[in-house]
Amino acid sequence: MKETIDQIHLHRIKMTLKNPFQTSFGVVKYKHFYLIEVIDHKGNIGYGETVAFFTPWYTEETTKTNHHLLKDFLIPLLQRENYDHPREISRVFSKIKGHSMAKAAIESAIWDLYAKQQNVPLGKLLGGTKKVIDVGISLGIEKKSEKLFDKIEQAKRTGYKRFKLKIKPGYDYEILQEVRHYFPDLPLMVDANGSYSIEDIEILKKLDDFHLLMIEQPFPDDAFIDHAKLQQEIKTPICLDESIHSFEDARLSLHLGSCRIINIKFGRVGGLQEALRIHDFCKKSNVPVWCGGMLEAGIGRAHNIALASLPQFTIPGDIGPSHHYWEKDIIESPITIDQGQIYLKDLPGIGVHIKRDDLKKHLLKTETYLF
Ligand code: OSB
Ligand code: MG
Repeated sequence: MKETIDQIHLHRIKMTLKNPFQTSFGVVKYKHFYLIEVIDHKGNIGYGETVAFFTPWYTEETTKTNHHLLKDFLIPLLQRENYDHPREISRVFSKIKGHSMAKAAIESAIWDLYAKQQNVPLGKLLGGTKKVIDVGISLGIEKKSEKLFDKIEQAKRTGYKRFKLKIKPGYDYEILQEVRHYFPDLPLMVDANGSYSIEDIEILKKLDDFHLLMIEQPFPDDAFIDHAKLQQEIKTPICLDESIHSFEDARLSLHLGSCRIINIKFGRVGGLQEALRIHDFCKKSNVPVWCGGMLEAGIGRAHNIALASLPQFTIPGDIGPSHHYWEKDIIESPITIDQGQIYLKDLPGIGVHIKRDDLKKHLLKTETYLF
């Protein structure tokens, strides 16, 4: 299918978040990313979005390393190598170590292009079976607890199905006690983004008091053994996010008992194909998965929705509607939510197109590569 690619555009975009998003590492105010267009000879367009942040706080990749890899290695590889199906791209890219988010952005664009060429929705092509997906929300750290309670209240009214609070050492037990006081039955979970260590085991054990759905990534990404130790000591399931860079990491975690739930982000694992392998393995192992988010704009959201239509995504994902993070998304029909659910559309590929006028407002630069 290589022959069918005519050109690739990389659009450098900077979008301002409606509200700054605070995690244990700091505050995100802007999303800097590359929007990828892979265009075939007939004019079909496959879209992809890079998900790394401006600084390497979540994983080592950044917006700039994503660009470096795309321009200097991944696009040249695609120009040289042969493949018949998007599932083979991960093999082509395996010559290059790491840089999962750069790989995933272009691999997912080629999946979208292929689905459009075949005139099928991407979700169906990947093996998705759901028509409707449940949506959760991730709420950042707030200086004033009243603001957090307001946000929870508002999110409840919108109908979100699962509520995730960011925590960090010193912002955990007490805030959860207050939240549970006002919202005793809320389907609640927490995400530490790796900010604790095994020395904090006592405070983490106490979080069992709050009947949380799960604790996401309490320890740093390489702490497989400590996560397994913690899981033996607590009732609350551990969910791993940053630790899962690949299928092998998923296998290792389940083998060691480091977690009971996996957050799948196809950007973090190097593409949709690797995400499918993890999904299938978790399905076989009876381990629930859910689709994480990276504060994506519309294209990244649409890919996540397609992926989350697969059957083992049994827990609501961090895939909110466009208006949650963006004043104006850059796609023609923004993603909307109805009573905490997103309805899949029966349209080819990811089912959305970029809106050129809105793209221009956030566009810093475009580069074109001819095939
Ligand atoms: O850890 O899941 C995470 C946002 C940025 C980076 C990492 C994470 C998050 C979120 C929000 O929790 C996800 C979203 O709504 O897109
Ligand atoms: Mg997380």
